[in-house]
Amino acid sequence: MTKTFQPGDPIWCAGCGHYGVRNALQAAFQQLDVESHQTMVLAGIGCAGTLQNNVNAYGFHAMHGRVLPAATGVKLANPSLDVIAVGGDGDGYAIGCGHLVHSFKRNTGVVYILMNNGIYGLTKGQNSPTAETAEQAFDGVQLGLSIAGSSFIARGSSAAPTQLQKLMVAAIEHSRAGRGFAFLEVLSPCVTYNDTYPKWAGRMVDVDTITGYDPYSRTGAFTTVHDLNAENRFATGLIYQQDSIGSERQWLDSGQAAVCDLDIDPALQMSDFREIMDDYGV
Ligand SMILES: Cc1ncc(C[n+]2csc(CCOP(=O)(O)OP(=O)(O)O)c2C)c(N)n1
Ligand code: SF4
Repeated sequence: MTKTFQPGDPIWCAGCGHYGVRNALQAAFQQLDVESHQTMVLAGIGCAGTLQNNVNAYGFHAMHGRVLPAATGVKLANPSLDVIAVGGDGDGYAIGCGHLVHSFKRNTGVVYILMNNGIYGLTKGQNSPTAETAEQAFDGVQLGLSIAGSSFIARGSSAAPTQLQKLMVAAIEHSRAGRGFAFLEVLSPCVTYNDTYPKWAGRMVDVDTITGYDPYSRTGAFTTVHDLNAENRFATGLIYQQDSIGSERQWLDSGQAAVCDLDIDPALQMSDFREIMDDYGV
């Protein structure tokens, strides 16, 4: 696929919310004239993680919960690429949650699309951190707002394709402008193990419809998200943004970049690798 940029067909169940995410991402790529050879989509493990096989771009399938460090490395090595990380709520809010915290803090220009279906779909329906059980469900938007370095936080839904495409475009533009990490949670139901289309319908409130809502106010965003959660509803739309300078831009501008824009020579990499392995006697 990376030679021809011909994406494969998705393997998701009929009606899976992840189709809506794939369609919105492709539409956003077209709207922005994103070029296949200038784009990399990296994915975690899960049904959500198979999305990287289904779009016109370079793809990389990371380990479960480890997509963000891989994506951060790609962006630092080649800041001119559009780098999109994708994964499920199990991937990003459970095993990978530590990396999410530090991605907000580090603020490197990766776009992260997290598909939240409230369960682990691929492994057949176990509860994830966002499962609506007797425990209070985890909210990644509130987590992001609580971290001072965060600079772009949005939530969309597979059931609202026009808004979702708009948010994806805004996220890519945030990263391209060198402002840093763009986090987009998508409410993307698993129709096979946890069909939340009916459960979530009518509970989403687009912040654009709230009079006087200011996405540049962290405290205002936090209060709105908190109050809606208390009413069992979800804030959607572009919830928070800041005109910050992303870490790769700061490092490039200061001339202190350790890894940015290295001229990578595969032969040299192999000889360095061989030397390390020889040290271990392998
Ligand atoms: C280190 C590791 N632990 C556990 C698994 C098993 N596993 C594969 S996918 C997955 C969860 C998938 O759920 P989610 O990330 O929410 O994506 P979805 O399938 O719902 O789209 C788990 C636990 C794994 N592959 N690797
Ligand atoms: S099991 Fe659920 S998340 Fe996975 S493809 Fe099917 S509907 Fe989608």
